[in-house]
Amino acid sequence: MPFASLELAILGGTPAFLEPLHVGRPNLGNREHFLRRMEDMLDRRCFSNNGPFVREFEARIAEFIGVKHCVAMCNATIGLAIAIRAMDLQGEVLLPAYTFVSTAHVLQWQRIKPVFVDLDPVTHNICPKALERAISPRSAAVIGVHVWGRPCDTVNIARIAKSYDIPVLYDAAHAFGCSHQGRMIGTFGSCEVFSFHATKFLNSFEGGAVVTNDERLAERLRYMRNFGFTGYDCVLELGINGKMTEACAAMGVTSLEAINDLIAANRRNYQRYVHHLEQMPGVRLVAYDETERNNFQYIVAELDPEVFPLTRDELVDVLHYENVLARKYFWPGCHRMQPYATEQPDACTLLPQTERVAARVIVFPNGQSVGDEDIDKIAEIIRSATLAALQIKSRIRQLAEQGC
Ligand code: T4K
Repeated sequence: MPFASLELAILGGTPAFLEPLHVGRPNLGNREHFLRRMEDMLDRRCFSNNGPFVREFEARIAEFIGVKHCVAMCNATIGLAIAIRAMDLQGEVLLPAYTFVSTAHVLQWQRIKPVFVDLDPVTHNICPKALERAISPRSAAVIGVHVWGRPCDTVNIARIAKSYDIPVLYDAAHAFGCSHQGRMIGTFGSCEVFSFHATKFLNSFEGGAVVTNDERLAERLRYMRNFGFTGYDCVLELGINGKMTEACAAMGVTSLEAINDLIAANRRNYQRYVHHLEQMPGVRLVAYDETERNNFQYIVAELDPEVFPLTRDELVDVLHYENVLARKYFWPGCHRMQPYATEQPDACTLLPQTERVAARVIVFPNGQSVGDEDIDKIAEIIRSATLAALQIKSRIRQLAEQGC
């Protein structure tokens, strides 16, 4: 049943949802399969250190992607950090500012300067032309990020990197199960790094993996994730603890078994959002290329401030009052977060498209726990909000004056 504008919670109505509806509510594979695996793990008393579930998870991922090596990690952040170290990167590395802050932190953490590159406003990925302008003899590598699981322009990135003879690696945290030009993501660059965090469509509670066809790199990744140990008493070089636990791997295997169902649920939801939002003036939904494989995890819209009657932040406020916890990923961009904002104060003037997109993007709830009715209600809230825009603006001003 359509809401009248006056029923919006921000204007004093009752919230449309009793419980919060999250963007990153975890998906679950078959519960019984997972619990059986937990029983096995307890019986075996093998909880970590490259146990059978980790090996199975790695083998299944490598087969699924069509890549020679998969090295499971405790999370994607550590996976990226180890990959960067295993590739001997130093000096400066080029990356987009429009990413989760972890992509920049793993560089800074190792005293490598992140050099932020502007994005392509259509794809939200690193812009090859901007990359060409930013690359220099000091650049040691390029990190592309497949934002929302949509592929970077791998051809042009490879061409530009080759002109300086530097490697490319990809932060593929969003892109498990996606393809590009008929090839699975995970097969591009020197290596690619997936995240299996709880909020990702395929989760292992916490987890990540570095995938590569480079045998020497894979070998180094393996011992670096295990403190540098190559044998019982032999540490070959500086390593760290990046190991995935058996419980996480068991969850990962269970999720992987359910991958088709998880993608189908996301796809259904995506299509329902498209149905509701594509005709709405000022709303541009980020589209997925249906000729490729997608995981449809992120339902992302850009709000055009010239046309849509509310700002992105105002719409987020409206939705939060209704218990729809929409997100502003990746506001405000890494370059405006610390320590980068202090160390690179000019970055905002160099990243106009990043600034523009980060101020317009809103991410809606998706996943197994979101159903048709939820999406219908969200669309109805947005429609009502556009009709009551003036009242909402004045209410938000009033709340701000009251310090809320
Ligand atoms: N590169 C990129 C491009 C990334 O996006 C990420 C992570 C990484 C690298 C690093 O990957 P990991 O090292 O994490 O493997 C979330 C996730 O924590 C993060 O993994 C993800 N990207 C990022 C885009 O989103 P937050 O701080 O927004 O998450 P949080 O805790 O607010 O969770 C979102 C919502 O999900 C919560 O409000 C409630 C719900 N939730 C969350 C968890 C963890 C649940 O219902 N249950 C749960 O167990 O960062």
